[in-house]
Amino acid sequence: MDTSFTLPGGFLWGASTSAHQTEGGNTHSDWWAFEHSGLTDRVEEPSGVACDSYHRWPEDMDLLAGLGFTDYRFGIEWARIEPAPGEFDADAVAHYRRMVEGARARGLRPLVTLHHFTHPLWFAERGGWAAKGSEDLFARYVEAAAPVFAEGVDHVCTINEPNMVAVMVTALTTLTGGGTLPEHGMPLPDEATAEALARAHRRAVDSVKSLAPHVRTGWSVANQPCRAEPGGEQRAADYRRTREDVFLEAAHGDDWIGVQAYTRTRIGPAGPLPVPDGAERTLTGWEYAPDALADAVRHTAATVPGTPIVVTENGIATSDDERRVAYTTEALTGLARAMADGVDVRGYFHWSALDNYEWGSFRPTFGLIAVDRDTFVRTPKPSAAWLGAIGRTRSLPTVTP
Ligand code: IFM
Repeated sequence: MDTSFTLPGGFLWGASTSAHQTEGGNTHSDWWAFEHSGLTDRVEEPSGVACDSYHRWPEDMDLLAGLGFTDYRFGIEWARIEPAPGEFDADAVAHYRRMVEGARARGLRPLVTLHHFTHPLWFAERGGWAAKGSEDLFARYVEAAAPVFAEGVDHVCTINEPNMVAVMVTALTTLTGGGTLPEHGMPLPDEATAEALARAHRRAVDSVKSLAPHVRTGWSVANQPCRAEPGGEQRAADYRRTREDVFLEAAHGDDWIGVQAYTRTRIGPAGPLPVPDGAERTLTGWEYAPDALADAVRHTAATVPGTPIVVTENGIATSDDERRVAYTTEALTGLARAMADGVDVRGYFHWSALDNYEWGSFRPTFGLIAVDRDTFVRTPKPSAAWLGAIGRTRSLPTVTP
């Protein structure tokens, strides 16, 4: 039986993108350098012009607003704003300011991400987050970017998935040192990076608040829903504690916390297990697990009680748009149940607005809107119309299992 769940007033209803994955030509960033370094075989293709959203953002916003979304999460790019240490590009700041105004003009409330995986190359070359003074440099960038969020922006995400940023440091150090990564699951986050990111987050929150006191600040964690197989309970709790909980706890006192959930990791007595034979996998190879979202919001609410939650990412990489609708219906059903049980969720942003650059390849398509790789023509998929319409009805479709 299908029922529905009415969204509370003010609930954010949107789709998400990041700068590097959609803009194209992010030539001053460490990711651009990495994509062209030949360092690992994990980069199938470079980001190139990505979705050309640096130029086509008005079209992206027209589509999202026309589909019914009321909110849009997008990122601004540190490497564009500060391509060389201490040299700030006023045109880049003005560009992002125009995006904020363009969103507002179309009836979209912008949620602005200040950092989403990429760094200016100079910052990476001086040692990244673990190098002394990194948080001061981040705060200096945030202050330079203040015109972007000074007006018309109610929500700022300081850092996207700090836990993944710290995991990537471990992964890259391991690979470049000739080591191997665990066959299943993720390596441990680099500790010095994780601590520096927490300090940088606090500094950024203080900077944003001092410049624009009305802005509600938070950061978004990559949640790690786990399924403990018999005997794996302690390993699962340890896995989640080190890779998720410490980052959730660092959000204590924030205006909101971002939840980002896609899949689950099965954990046995000896650690993470492969996706079982026969289980459905998405284009990223992850297990199809729409219940990850409910698990993530409930776990976050229990770990940082009293902090409102915004789902800043949830979605599926698939070429079968009907599976996207099925996945999202089930994810939203779980979300509605968690909210009915009292979990304080203030918004939902689907990942992603567009088929975009999935950190090494355009193959895993997460988008509600297809992007032709040759012409950049955007074509909304049926899922986009379906999900966007919820912005008008303010009513979540929920299914009874
Ligand atoms: O594409 C990424 C995004 O940049 C961060 N969160 C997970 C998404 C899907 O892998």
